[in-house]
Parts: sequence; C-alpha cells; structure tokens
Amino acid sequence: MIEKIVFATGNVGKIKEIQAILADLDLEVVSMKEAGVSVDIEENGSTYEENALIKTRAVAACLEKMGQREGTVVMADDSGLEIDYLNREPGVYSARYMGEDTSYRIKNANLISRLEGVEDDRRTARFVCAIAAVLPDGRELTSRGVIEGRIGYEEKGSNGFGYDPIFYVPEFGCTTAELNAEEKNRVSHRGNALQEMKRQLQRIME
Ligand code: ITT
Repeated sequence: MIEKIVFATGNVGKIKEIQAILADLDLEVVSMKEAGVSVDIEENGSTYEENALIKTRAVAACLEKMGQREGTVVMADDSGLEIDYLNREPGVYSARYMGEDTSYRIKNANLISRLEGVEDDRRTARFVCAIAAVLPDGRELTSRGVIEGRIGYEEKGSNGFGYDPIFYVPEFGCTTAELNAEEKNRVSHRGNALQEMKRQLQRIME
C-alpha cells in the first residue's frame, strides 16, 4: 500500500514544481527535509538516471533506519542543461558548474559569453530530467523527460530557477523563466518525466 512520497531533493525550485505536478495523485508529497532526513549525497553517477537512483537509495536507507520506510515511495530528480555548442556541457554537472555556491546570475552570464558570436541555429540546447523512484517493496523505476530550446542572448524572465532565464523556447517565443508555473510544468523536462512516472505508479497502484 502506497501512502506517501518523499522527494529526495534539497532544491526549493524543484520541490515547488514537483508538488504541483504530483498533486492529483492523492498521496502526501513531502520533501526529504519535511520527512526529517538530512543526508549529504555524493552524486557521482555518470548519467541522470544513475544520480537520481543514488539520491533515492540514500534517502530510502535513512528512512529505513528511522523506521519510516513503510508505505513510502522515495523519488528523486536529476536534471541538467545540455548545450550542443559546448559539447553538451554542463550536463550532469549543471548544479556544480562554476561551483555549487556561485549565483545563477554569474553562471548564466558565463554561458552567454561562451556563446558570443554563435548564430541562432547553433545555440541549440535541452533540459533533461530523469526521475527515479524506489517503491516500499524495493522495486526501482525510472523515467525521462526532455525539452528542446536555445540559449538566449541575455537573461529574460524571473520565474522558475537556475538556467531558466537563458533557456529560450522558440515554440513559445520566450524563456522558461517567462512562463508561469503551470505553463512550464505542462511542457518541461520535469513535467514530462513526472507524468511518465505517474503513469507507471498508477499502473502499480491499480
Ligand atoms: P538536488 O540534487 O537536491 O535535487 P540540485 O539543484 O543539486 O538539487 P541536480 O543535481 O539535479 O539538482 O542539478 C540540476 C541543475 O540543473 C539545477 O541545479 C539547475 O542548475 C539545472 N536545472 C535543472 N532543471 C532546471 C530547470 O527546470 N530550470 C532551470 N535550471 C534547471
């Protein structure tokens, strides 16, 4: 019996999006912090899926020790921005690019400057998101979502988080930081990956 989802993320921007997308599952969705878990996780996998699984397993092990594993799905997201012109950098290192504590003002300005003089059609990029889940019985699930776009010429918009102000989506004529939360969740890498994970969970809960 699944009663609760504990989401293994310390990123406040992500947790807001995740709670909105999973709201219709009729399960309690809490962050690891709200579940009382504090653990330093070394994300040393080479793919988004591996890193997402590393996070879920670490948090599941903590909940087990706390005697709170029953009825709980532990879920995690690993995501990143791939810029084709930069050989798909920063990719799985997106959070660590230029240092974890460096502001996104600086990271975004740096990426724009690395693309100086690069024309529109060579500024292609994508956000990728892998979601991993570990079920109460130990089974593991993964899903993946992608949104294609281009790196802009300046930061635009103040919604979302991270690299959103420089991620321009030609289809919408704006960056993902100019979309409201609902619009972003409908089309984003995280939105797509979570919808797919939701379908897998719903089949299991039937
Ligand atoms: P957790 O590991 O605690 O979940 P994190 O921020 O370290 O948080 P990741 O390791 O998955 O998460 O790094 C993903 C980074 O990719 C994130 O910090 C952003 O810089 C970027 N990113 C991912 N999704 C994004 C989005 O929807 N909008 C903007 N930037 C995004």
